[in-house]
Amino acid sequence: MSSEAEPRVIELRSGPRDRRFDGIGAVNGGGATSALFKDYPEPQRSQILDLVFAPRFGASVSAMLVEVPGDGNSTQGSMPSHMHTPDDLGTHRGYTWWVMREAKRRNPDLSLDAVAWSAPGWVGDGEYWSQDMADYYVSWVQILREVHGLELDAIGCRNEKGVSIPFAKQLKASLEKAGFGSIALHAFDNWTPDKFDFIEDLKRDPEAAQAIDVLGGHVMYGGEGSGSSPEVRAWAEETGKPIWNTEDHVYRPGFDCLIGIVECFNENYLLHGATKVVLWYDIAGVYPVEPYPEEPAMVVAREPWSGHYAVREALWGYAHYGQFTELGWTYLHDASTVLEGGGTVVALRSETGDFSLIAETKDATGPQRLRLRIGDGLANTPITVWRSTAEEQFVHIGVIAPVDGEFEVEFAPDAVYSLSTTTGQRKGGFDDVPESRPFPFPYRDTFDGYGDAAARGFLPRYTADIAGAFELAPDPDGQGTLLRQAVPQAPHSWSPDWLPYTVIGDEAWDDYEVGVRVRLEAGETAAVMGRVNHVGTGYGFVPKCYLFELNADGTFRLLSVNGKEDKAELVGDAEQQAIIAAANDRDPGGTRVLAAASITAPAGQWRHLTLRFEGGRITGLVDGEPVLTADDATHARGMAGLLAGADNAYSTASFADLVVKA
Ligand code: 147
Repeated sequence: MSSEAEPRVIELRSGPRDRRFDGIGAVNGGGATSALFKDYPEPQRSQILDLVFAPRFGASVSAMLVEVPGDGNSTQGSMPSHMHTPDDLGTHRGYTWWVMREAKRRNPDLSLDAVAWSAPGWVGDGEYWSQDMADYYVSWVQILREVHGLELDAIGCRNEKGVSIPFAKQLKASLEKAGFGSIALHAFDNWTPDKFDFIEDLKRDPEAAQAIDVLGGHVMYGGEGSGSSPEVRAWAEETGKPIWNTEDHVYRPGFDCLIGIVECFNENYLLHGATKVVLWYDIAGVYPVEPYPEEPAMVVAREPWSGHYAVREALWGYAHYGQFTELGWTYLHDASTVLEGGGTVVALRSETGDFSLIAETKDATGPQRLRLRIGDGLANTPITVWRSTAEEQFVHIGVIAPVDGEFEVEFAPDAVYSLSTTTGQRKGGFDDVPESRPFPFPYRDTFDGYGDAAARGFLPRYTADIAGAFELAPDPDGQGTLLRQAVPQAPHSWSPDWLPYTVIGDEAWDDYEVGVRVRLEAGETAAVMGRVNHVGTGYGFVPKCYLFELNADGTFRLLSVNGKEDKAELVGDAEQQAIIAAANDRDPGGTRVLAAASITAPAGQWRHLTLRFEGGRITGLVDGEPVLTADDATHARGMAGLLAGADNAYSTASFADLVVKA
């Protein structure tokens, strides 16, 4: 069926307003998003990396933005800093360097960008915008270069925490001095409607304008009237500074997410002049109890014990760009447009004259015909066509031969198209994905037997740190390894801070017991957690669970924690507000002490703590003896966990031999 009206004519040609394409891709981090992914067995782990990063295979992203780990919660959880203290330097901690290496190994052209959400508390003596923080970034890029062999292309100042022109200058100068002058600095990566107001400062301050290479913002966040204004775009054009969207997202199910991603990439360029867009976030390696466990990701990979993973339709939205463009191509301004009947089309060309058109027709009222005229300097060769619809995603539907430098296409409503003179695209995949299985039960981890702990980033299997860093460490008193919360003081947390804790297991667990050996130094507190059924909304991470807590002075308590999660300071979009409102509605409120007692002071000694659940009966045991009991029905089921600290003070408690059993 074809529409009656004359086709819209689009001239495919270069022009003075064309801009460099700096890539599309995704964010890794901004909440410990690969915590479970890192534990995947082979070959599944490699398969997932191929699906996201291998050229012309899956999403084939051209840009990656990672969180510089900073010990603090940055939405779902925290990732271990390379400098827990000022004289500490860990070159193999965590999994961010590993995921960057794997990504870059698959695509050497991938552009690498990084920014911190959180930072250790010692930085700047409590002031994030500091020379300490500039040095912290420099040491991180040094390790990246010297130990991991990777060069960073771009860096930011801090994710969504305001503006500091002095800091931007400090960071740029520090990078230059250390031999990293080629790293582009973007600022200030804010979401609020005033996100680009700082250019007024740059106009007055040439040194600041010199320091900031790229206008980075979470361009489309912040609702009506947000985005980049015509004035911002004009100034960017005048100064030759690109506009990058350093974070966007599409929280939708199925094909809606796929088409929403293409619409998002297209509109970022068409409406806001953004020439690089990264979406939060790439691979969902987080427990379902964590916030945003699934919907924005390309691949859901949260079952390292089974190897099961799921590719979301979203991945093929990226592929419509990723397999049809390369970093350094050029947006063709005059050939990119909003479609009158609904949807958008963006055209890009390579240096050698290949071109691609990426179109989406979300909510279009009917089919739309376009006639494309191929301008001078562009390839006049057959054009391959790939399409996604709700029914089938990323399908090669044919080849069009241009006649006299022209060709016509008809776009159906609610579909995505990529048209290109390039070839070699494919719908990659693997058909031997293991079946989904629940978390193993009973479960035991002695934290011994990890061999080269550095090879795993010093993290055990299956723990998801919500704040702080629960790391494998040699037992100072013996042979063997223990688990230690390695962050000594509250960090500059991105999320409002609480206490360091880590979670593990299955949120469907109801009657069970969780036991662990604990050692505390004077003044410290640790707790074993059970029936953890909530770890925050992303804007605060007080859990909902039971705690059996031991203080170094010998007091212990049984607590019910009921995290209330509002986010007054961040007025998000309607979707975000709904998530937060729902979390608060569920919350009967408050932390309650269910029982308390004391024993002889245990500082420096190992004690065994057990938290046992039998229906509404909760029992705490020390060294095998029941010492506290309570009847409470607040939390019926949930995961296990470990906590280190109390009253906003972090403890560096040690743990050994974690057992979860019936
Ligand atoms: C972003 C954060 O940068 C991410 O780490 C993650 O927390 C994500 C979850 O939606 O949120 O920050 C946002 C801030 C404001 C909006 C959206 C995301 N907003 O107003 O729409």
